Amino acid sequence: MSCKKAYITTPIYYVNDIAHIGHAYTTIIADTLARYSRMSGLETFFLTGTDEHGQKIEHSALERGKTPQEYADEISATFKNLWDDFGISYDKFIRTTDEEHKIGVQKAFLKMKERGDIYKDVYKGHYCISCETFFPKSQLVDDEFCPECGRATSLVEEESYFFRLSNYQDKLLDWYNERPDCILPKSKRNEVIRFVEGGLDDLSITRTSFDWGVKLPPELNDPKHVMYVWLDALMNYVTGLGYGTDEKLMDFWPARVHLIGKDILRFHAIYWPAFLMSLDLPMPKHIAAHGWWTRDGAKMSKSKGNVVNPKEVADAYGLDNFRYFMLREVPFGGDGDFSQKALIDRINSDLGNDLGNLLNRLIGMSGKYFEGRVECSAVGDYYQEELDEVNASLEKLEPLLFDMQLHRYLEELWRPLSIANKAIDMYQPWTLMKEGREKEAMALNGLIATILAKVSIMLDPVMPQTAPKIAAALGFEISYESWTRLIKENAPLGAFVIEKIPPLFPRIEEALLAHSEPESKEAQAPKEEKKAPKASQKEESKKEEGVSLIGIDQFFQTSLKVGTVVKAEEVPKSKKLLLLQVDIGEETPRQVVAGIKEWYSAESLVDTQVCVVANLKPAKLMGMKSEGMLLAAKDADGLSLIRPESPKANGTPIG
Ligand code: ME8
Repeated sequence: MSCKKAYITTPIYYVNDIAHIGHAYTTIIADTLARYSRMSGLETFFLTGTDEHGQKIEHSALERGKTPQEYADEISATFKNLWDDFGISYDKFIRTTDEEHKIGVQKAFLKMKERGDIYKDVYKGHYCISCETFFPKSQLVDDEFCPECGRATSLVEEESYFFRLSNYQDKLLDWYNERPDCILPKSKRNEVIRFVEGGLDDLSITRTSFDWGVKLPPELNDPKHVMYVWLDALMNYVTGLGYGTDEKLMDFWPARVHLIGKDILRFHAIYWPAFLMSLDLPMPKHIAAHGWWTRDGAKMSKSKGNVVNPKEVADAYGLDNFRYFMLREVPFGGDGDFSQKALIDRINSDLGNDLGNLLNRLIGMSGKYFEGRVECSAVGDYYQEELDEVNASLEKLEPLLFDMQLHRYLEELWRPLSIANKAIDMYQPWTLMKEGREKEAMALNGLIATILAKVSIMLDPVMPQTAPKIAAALGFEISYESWTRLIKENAPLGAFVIEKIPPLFPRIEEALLAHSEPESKEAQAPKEEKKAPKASQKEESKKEEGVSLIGIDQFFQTSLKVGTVVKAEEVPKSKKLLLLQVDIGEETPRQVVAGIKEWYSAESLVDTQVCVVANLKPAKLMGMKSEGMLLAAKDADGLSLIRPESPKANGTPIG
């Protein structure tokens, strides 16, 4: 195993808010990267935690009649519990109120001071408590309001220590230029460069007007100052590795990637590298800033009551499905609007149709023709072209992941699935079997199994509960070894008996789902926050449709009859349609064009009974008249015709 290291971090979250899908998004991306790093043999350390100091948190605590520490303990635990609930694979959960962290920050302060980067002066300026940021008057809106959040700033004049940020302007610009991928997406790097080229003021890094923060190092004997919350917070990335206390994890530094939201890019791409330069520590490899999640186009906020609670979404739709959706739906760096409709579409289409169905087809085919046996040894003899195409797609994946193109990663990972689904349609195992080409049919099954195995491995970091189930059905475990064998070395999968597993992605019907809007469950959030994700107007109207009741007379307006298929043939050039003649007790059989070819061969239907909607207006499908519809039920497992339990005379009414 390679002994290379990967250190991955999330922002540490403020404890003045409860976790919402924005926080979950950052954490899930970081978790995905950490899982991939581990699977690919890198020694990995994944840090997350909470940011607990500062005036904003002191205020929030006081408003609730708590001490800041009590309040921080309570909210920090809600974050930790949520990540534990989500199986987030962090190696350490840091709190800025941890003793080791405070000592580490004090040591860093002292080191920067000894180096001449910190001096004492008086700060005059405007401070936004909500953003915990100083702004020069020139940046204020109407000379008073915060340019970031629009809240009123307060004029501050107090003694302060300053960090000589202005000294680092050229060094920072050199770094951005030498390392074009230091800030991702690359477009964000240009924004940062423009900002720094505009000139950097020294940064006030201590406050005297409140108390809730890390004290200055005792050596400075200046007890009225506490550290600026951003200096305190950013330092977590090294104190989490023991900087200043027990430094044995410091060989994980520098970070492979700091995952952040775009709102805090300036702190990470300007202040943090400057602090690191002052401390003689190497630069992080990447700072990756993702976009903003909104709800129905608006920023999520408690006051608007539009905060989407990630636990409720995961409970309602499945944690892995939620993870897949978040990573697939929005290009990294762009903003995304959270909608249940989009989530359901992804589950039904990408996961159910493309992935789940493929596994079901394989289970079905190997069960029907080979008693569940799958052999992969002859795949290359018949399907080398498909295999090459699949492998070419998979080779693109790893670079996409560490370039933060997670949506592209998943898009590319779906290409092999589409190759597999197409191969079944094109080579038709049922035809191969009919023609006695068993070896080819087995090789086709082997191809599908190989593709599913490879996809499950590369999907594991994104869907860590689901991918192992696919692997288990295919008789192997996802690990560094199987990743090396099947992804890096493209070794064959071998032979196994497939395990029949229940459908992984049962179809979610939107109308029904509108009824089962996620309800607030366990208290991971304070009371007033426990709102179910609100259905959009469109979804609300579906809900109406979902509950609308019909009278028995309306039901009997539909004429349902038992019939027997007397003739069945394929519709030329159609992948889906069969042309059936169905005797429903009338003078001549009804012609029905049915979209069931994917699940039934024409000959298997002849002489079987079906249920027919007999009073539908005739329609034309591919130029052929269709005078009825067959009743069928479809889920992720496939489609089944509805038939009478025992034979009934043709034309027998159903009702
Ligand atoms: O800024 N969409 O903490 P924070 C996407 N403590 N991501 C979102 C989001 C949204 N609507 N809302 C929040 C802080 N996030 C500091 C960080 S790090 C040294 C200190 C995510 O609780 C996003 O990653 O306000 C954002 O950067 C982070 O939560 C901010 O969390």
